[in-house]
Amino acid sequence: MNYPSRVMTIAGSAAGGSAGIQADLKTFQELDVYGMSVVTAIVGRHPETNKNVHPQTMEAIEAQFYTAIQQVGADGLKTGMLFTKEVIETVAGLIKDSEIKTIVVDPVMVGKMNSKLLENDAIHALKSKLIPLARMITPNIPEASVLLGDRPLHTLQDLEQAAVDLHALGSKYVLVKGGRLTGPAVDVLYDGETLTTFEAPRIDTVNTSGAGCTYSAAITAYLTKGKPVAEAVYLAKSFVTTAIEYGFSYTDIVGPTYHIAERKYGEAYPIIVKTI
Ligand code: PXL
Repeated sequence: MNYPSRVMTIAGSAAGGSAGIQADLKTFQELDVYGMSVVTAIVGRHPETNKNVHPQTMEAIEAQFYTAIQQVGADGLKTGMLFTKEVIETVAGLIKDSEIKTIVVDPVMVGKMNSKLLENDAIHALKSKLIPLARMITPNIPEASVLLGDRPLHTLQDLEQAAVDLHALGSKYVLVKGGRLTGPAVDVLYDGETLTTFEAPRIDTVNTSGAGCTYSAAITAYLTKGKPVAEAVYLAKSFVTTAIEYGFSYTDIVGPTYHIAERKYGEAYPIIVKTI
């Protein structure tokens, strides 16, 4: 038997199961990679104290990382919610000393329900310590804007320029996700030479909690399995678009994407790829 590729997520635990570690592990399972997790913080709001983020210690973060590496080893890794400068520096140190080849950094800053998932003084560490270690970064529009010093981003041309400028931070590939523009959901990939766009139709739903986590987890899974970058992005966008198409909610709160959807129903829409 060929064992599956080993992929680790370093991210926050989202108690409702739609985002963070939970979305990542569901995605890894669907895409037949072996999933492991390092929990950086536990996200869940206490009804009396209203406290929403429960950070883990650096000791707990390192303990989880070393355990996963010793018990299993890792071929690929993605980061999600890191929350503090200290966590970013710790995680950057762990990655640097490891032999993990495929590193995807999803620069998570704010959740769908406006939970703050990154402290303000952490941005500099993210840019200078972690992003240079990445094979790919996957900012959405607000994240790309913050990484570019609060640059306004309103058009597809703005996103293309953002991808080119973010490349200078040292990640080999930059994927700026345009889901928050109006019209179709267009993402821009830049590899240092060529811009490529990936377009899916806009799906009329509010149930997209964890879509960004799911997308970057799928990219990490496909890259770690050895897919070329453009194909990995295509396949991951198809996976997340189908998961959004079949998203749902059990309550009146924004619901999850359906990670099983592509396996169960097949690809919902073809993705349109254009090289600029
Ligand atoms: O979807 C962004 C996100 C990432 N990570 C964690 C989250 C959320 C959104 O709520 O809770 C842990």
